[in-house]
Amino acid sequence: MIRRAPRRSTLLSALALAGLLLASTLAGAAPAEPCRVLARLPHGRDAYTQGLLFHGPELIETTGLYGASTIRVLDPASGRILRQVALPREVFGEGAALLGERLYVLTWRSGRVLVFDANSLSPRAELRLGGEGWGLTTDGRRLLASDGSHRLTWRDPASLAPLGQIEVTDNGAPVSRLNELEWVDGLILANVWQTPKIAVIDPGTGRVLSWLDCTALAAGQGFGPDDVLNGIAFDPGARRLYITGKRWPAFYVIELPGRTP
Ligand SMILES: [Ca+2]
Repeated sequence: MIRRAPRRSTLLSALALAGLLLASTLAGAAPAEPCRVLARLPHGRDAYTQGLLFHGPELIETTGLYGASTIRVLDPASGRILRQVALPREVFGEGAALLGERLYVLTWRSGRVLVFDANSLSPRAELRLGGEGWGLTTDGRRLLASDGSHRLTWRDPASLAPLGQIEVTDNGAPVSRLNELEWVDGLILANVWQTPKIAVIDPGTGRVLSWLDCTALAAGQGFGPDDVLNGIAFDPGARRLYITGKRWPAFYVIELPGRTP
């Protein structure tokens, strides 16, 4: 009895501790809310979507795959392609961001960042970036890039020199495979590759404040397991989001997180 009592109390303590940890995990993980769809528009099934953003009244989409990567300018009312240019055949297009009239387009593994005039889509410059390029956005002053890890890197738009990093966590756990990015009213939206979920991130702390869960909407889209949600654009005029995915047949106009219908 003398020997067993401490064992039992140790076990009970361990169970109690596990319970507390579980409770704190459940209590501390950021809350999720479903995507609320306002409209559905056609989207080209040839578009292996990598980046999506607004440029004035138009949408810009970048697409990937070697030999097929493009920049497309779209009418957000109809989803129709207004203009399109091909990227060099040897690069795999990734996310994009607009700073002034310069459109920055990441490439996946070639270390090249291609800069275009946002109106004419004429090439303007090329910059180098170490590591992989995944998603890109801007706070209007700096670029913010993802590389598939849980870290986002602020970069100087003139040189791409790193200016700082954000470690993204949900309840203390790193959130990796951050991909397409969008800056919305001082917060970062980031989708997690191969999931239909978008994290809403505090750029000051890296904490995930909430999740936008597009599971219902993403079901049955695309042709296969690679055809995941991968485009997020903020329409600041109408204060709505446009989202789509690789080879999805549709764009979805959805409400900003935290807003009720
Ligand atoms: Ca975006």
